[in-house]
Amino acid sequence: MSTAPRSRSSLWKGKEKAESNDFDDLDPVITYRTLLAQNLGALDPLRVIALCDSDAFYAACEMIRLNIPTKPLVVLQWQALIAVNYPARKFGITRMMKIQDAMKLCPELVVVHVATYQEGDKEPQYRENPDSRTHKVSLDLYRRESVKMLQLYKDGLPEGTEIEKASIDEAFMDLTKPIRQILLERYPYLSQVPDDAPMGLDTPLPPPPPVAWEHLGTLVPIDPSKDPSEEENVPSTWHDVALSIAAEAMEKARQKINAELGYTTSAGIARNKFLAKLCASYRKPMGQSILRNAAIPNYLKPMEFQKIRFLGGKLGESLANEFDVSTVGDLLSISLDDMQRRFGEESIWVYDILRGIDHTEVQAKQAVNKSMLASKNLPDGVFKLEEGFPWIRVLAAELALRLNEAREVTPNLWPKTIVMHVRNVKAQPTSRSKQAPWPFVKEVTVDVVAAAGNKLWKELIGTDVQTPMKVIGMSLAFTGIEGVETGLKSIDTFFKSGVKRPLDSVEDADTENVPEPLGAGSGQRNISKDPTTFICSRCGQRLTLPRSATRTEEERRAQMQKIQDEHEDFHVALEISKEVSFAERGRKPESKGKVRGEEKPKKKRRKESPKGIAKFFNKLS
Ligand code: TTP
Ligand code: CA
Ligand code: CA
Repeated sequence: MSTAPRSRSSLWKGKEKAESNDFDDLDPVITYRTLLAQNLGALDPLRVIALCDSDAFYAACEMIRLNIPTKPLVVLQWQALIAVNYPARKFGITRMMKIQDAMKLCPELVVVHVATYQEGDKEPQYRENPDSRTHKVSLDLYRRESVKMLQLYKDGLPEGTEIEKASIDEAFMDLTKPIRQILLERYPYLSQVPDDAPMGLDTPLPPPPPVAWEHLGTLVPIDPSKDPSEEENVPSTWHDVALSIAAEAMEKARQKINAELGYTTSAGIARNKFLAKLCASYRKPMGQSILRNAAIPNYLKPMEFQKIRFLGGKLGESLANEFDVSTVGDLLSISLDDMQRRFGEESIWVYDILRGIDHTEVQAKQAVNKSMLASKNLPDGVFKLEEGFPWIRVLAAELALRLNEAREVTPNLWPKTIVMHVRNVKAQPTSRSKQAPWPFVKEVTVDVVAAAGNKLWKELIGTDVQTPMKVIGMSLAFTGIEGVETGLKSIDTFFKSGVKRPLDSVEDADTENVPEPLGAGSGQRNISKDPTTFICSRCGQRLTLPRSATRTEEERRAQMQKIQDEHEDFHVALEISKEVSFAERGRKPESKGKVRGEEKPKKKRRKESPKGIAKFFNKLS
């Protein structure tokens, strides 16, 4: 398939000229035809997307739970700081720091360890010093708050806004449709082509009114060398008017979230997802940043491209080496042909992104997670079959609680399958999973889930005591969760009646389900010679630890190992969800109920995984 049609340059003008002016679509002519068109999709010149992210999210959840609105607070997961609120950041505390060092910087720091489960707990508990050998972390509180927040966006934003949950604390909004409506209501003269319009529907719209930006957020400057007050006088475009309408709506929605839930958020508003996400952190916390099209070039050009998240991995490195460049501006001199010659046809997405072009759609997903995964890393290892049972109970308790809680919001939710995954470093392959259809029991209790888990565990590990084992991680998941249609008397009747359930769509693992990091000694994997960098052999992502984060070589290695393990578990979670959804769709019927390793032809997998910006958006956290 030719990639040329995807290039904005080739749509708006000849491809040959593309390199002469890199940002040539910042002020496209908008005609009556464009304005009155219904479905221009990602090519709509009046497209407006917002990304809203919660400030210091887990820390904020804990501040509200504990009712301590202003104190410096950090959230711990074992030894790692996973969230630092803004009052604590004022003391210089960062996420990469050790808790002891953070306490030195701020002795009155409130330290909350995330809630944990231990065997026998029906609900997670807050404990001061939980032990990773006997406890498992619970992120339930944050998930619950996340659901509430998403609901408020839905209630608070104009009808017709598409909302996509991007991670536990952020969402994309496509406001293009409602904005059009509002534009036509506010400026009714736009809905009729004037009689004297020289080109009928293709006549450009009259000049827009000036936009009053005050109270709508922070404008990313068009020319950072000039006094910001001058910016306000720059003539506006109809796209600016659209941005300002979005900013009003977002301001209202964010205030609603703050008033009803107490969370503060930051938003980015721009013409596409990439730019909205990028500028959401322009002013944080409690900021709303607006990136007008005219401001795109000076915003992007000085940026170090390897700092742009999805250009940071292998690709970014190759680009830097190949062309000896470091900023977005530097890369603009590389022609599309050159880039495609060296990096393949697909690299058009890089070419586009560097020019602030991204046609990725905001995709409203189902409110219900289609899978729920509870996992536990076991740094000390489980060496006997029986040693696994208490952990299965802990995992089962979490799954049972989560499913029952989700049913309070959406009654009749039902999983199709239960899946167990184990990492046994003494076995080949080390990573294995097994699934079984979820039995049609009325009540999902810890006992029922644990019984199903125990069965899978026995099948995976084998009951032969001679088989060598050292299991360093296990997870239990419900997948294919769906709401059964209402109107049926009970779930049992539904299944007995043999009504066909709709097909599942393939989904990615929910990134918030990424298991907690392993402790030290969790097996040797490819830590690079540089103890502050790890390049994932599966996806090429580069994970770097700032030099300042830890003091000694040993500390750095331990920290790096943690980051690496966490990243690997992310792949495992992703794989489980992929394997299962393929199986559910009947693509791999042979895999149902069979023990399977995760060995797959690596090349092929890489090709199948989402590329470029799609990958980036799947990984937002
Ligand atoms: P982020 O949105 O990345 O960060 P944040 O909300 O804490 O702070 P900011 O104001 O800068 O947005 O992550 C959201 C939550 O996800 C965070 O509060 C804790 C959790 N998290 C982890 O558990 N581990 C991680 O490595 C990261 C980055 C986040
Ligand atoms: Ca956040
Ligand atoms: Ca976030």
